[in-house]
Amino acid sequence: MTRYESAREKYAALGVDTEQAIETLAGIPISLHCWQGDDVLGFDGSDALSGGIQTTGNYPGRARTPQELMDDIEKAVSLMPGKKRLNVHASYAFLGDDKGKIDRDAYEPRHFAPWVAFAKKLGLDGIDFNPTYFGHPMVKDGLTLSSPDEQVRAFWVRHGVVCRRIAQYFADEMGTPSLLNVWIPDGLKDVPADRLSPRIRLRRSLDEIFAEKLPGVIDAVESKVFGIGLESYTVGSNEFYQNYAATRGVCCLLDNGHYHPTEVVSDKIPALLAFHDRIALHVTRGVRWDSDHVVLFEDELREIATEIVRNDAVGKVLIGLDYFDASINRIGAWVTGQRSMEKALLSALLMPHDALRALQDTAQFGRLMFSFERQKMMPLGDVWEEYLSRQGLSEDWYGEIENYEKEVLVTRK
Ligand code: RNT
Ligand code: ZN
Repeated sequence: MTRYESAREKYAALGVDTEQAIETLAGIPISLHCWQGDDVLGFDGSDALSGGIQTTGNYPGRARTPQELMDDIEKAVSLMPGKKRLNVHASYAFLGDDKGKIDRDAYEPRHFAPWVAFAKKLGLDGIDFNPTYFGHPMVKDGLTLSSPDEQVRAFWVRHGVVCRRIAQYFADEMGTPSLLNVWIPDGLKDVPADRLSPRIRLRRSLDEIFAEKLPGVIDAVESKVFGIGLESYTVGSNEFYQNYAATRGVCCLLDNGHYHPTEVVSDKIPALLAFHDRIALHVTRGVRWDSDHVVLFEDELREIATEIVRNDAVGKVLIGLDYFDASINRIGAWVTGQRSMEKALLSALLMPHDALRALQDTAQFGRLMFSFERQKMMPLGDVWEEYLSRQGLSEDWYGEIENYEKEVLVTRK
């Protein structure tokens, strides 16, 4: 008997079908953030990250050109199991001769055509999109869509409008809807004199951006608790966006680095599922703050995956990755994070959820605790290796990263 066969029997004894789990896992799309490869700089002129977010580290081999970034994504994707989407930021426009002539408020689908060709070449499931409200001179006094300066506010509204059309283009080209996520950095370093007016302006800006009906676009808004240098006030707070989303019929995007440290996104998912058909996630790992460390196979990630699976919300919860680590090989970071998400989903798919729920409903809490603890010692790794091998992959992948580093990355001086 192989290790997998033995694992299959052990799970079957708990009422879990490993074959079904493997099949389901292979069909769950994970959206890969293009910005891990170049420290979130983009192609349209920014040379430093701003907006209260930060990459730390100076590991050699950062992708400096669109081609390098695509090469790196291709390498990363070749080591990732499962179904993948690409998540692009507007700052990753291919401007060509339009550089310096066309600004972010006038980007067009054609500036993103190479991403479509690339995603098709890699056989990706679709492309998600994000307007880029940072790393640009029109961010005035740290503000964009909530700015009291009407020229600034209108510029960023136009940016949102053109970005949604680009997302519709991605949807048309790829044949799957495109998630369009709005995150803005707007906030204040110190005590505000007016907390309401910026939010009223943001509400208006969002209404203007989302006015056009675009059937292929899933609109989302991403809240945050604070940013670096913006510690005292965040315009787009959790309460603001949850109410915005609920009243406008758009989707909440939960970034698990964007809450107070003892709040957990795993509990927010079922709270929102009581009201929303769709939720989006930015999966990240905050260490002491929203540090965007590489995602690891940890307890809260498992709990997030468990809430998706046990509530039959695969397909309702759109999973995207959002971290940026410049202190280690960036391609290895991509793969580690994506595989961690996959492992968490597999672990969730291998739990006997109906039986566990029945224990809760009949108040058998001692047995429920016992069952959770027993679950932790089940041979998850054997099923994981089987899943990988069916996709032509293995657990021993880091050598590929080291070779690529030797052959490609070190030449980027
Ligand atoms: C910032 C948000 C946002 C960004 C990306 C680059 O705190 O998490 O999602 O990380 O858009
Ligand atoms: Zn995010």
